[in-house]
Amino acid sequence: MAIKDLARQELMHPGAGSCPGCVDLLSLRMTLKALGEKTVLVIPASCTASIECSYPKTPFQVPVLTMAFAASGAAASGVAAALKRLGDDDVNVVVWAGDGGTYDIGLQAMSGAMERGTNFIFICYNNEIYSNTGIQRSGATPFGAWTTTTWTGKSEQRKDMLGIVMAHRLPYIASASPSYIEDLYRKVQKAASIKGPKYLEFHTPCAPGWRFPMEQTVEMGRLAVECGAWPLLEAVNGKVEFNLRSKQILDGKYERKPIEEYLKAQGRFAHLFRPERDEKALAEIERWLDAEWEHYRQLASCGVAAA
Ligand SMILES: Cc1ncc(C[n+]2csc(CCOP(=O)(O)OP(=O)(O)O)c2C)c(N)n1
Ligand code: SF4
Repeated sequence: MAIKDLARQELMHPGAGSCPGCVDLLSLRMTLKALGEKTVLVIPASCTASIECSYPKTPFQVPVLTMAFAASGAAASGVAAALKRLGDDDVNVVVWAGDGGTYDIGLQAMSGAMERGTNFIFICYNNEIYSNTGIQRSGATPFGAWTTTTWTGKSEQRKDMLGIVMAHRLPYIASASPSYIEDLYRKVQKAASIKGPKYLEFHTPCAPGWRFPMEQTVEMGRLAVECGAWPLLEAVNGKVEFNLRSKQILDGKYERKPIEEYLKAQGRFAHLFRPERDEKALAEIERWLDAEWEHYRQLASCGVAAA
């Protein structure tokens, strides 16, 4: 698939009130292209919710249910049940939540909806912070990153959300990046073609939150994949496959770029490179990354149990 093959129909108007160059909205625009107009969005409190409901205007051309921060999974179950009752089985019910609304406060409602077998797609756009409320840490924030609640760098590693979701034995799970937009688009379409609960996670660099020039956003997402900080994978009925650069890394056909290249490009990691830095922090990032790739290698060879 090439860019020219993506749907022409726009279901998100220009002029949305996001920061310029925000790839949260780019990813959502592409998701709506992939899904088409028979789609209902459930959006919990987040940057997207602020953008979506700037009354009396909205950029969206599909119905949107704005939801309390913790409740999007439960709301999606309700919407899916109502559509089923109406006989509208061909409507895509999609949760569009930030990492705060997924990894943290939205986790129990999402898990419940997955356990109930709700026919929906839960999409987490992961900008690794609570960006809407001023760059606080989340369970997705990487070790060492500055946020307004981790002034000297976060002292915990990020949560293994893909692992948590895999434990729900879903028919389809994928991670993607808007820097590889055709891959993201394909994964959205694939999720829509499968019945039951599906989970997608998009890695969406946030220029103001990560402290880098906004015109570098797409490049930053690509660097995350090339340095191994973000894997591209999909799991169909528990069988895990890595995609594009991530597959090449596992196959030994592409050498991971040094992680320093990615970290140095972002102001949130600047303290790791100052003369008075804590040498152990950088070593911990490298140790963790190596362990992650060892884990990915095992996942690729044996996968997880199917539903
Ligand atoms: C129960 C509750 N606690 C706190 C808030 C305030 N709040 C609104 S959006 C938000 C952060 C959302 O973070 P995330 O889900 O990562 O989305 P992003 O802002 O990054 O788009 C918070 C803390 C809220 N709306 N409801
Ligand atoms: S703060 Fe980040 S996620 Fe929120 S609108 Fe701006 S670029 Fe997008």
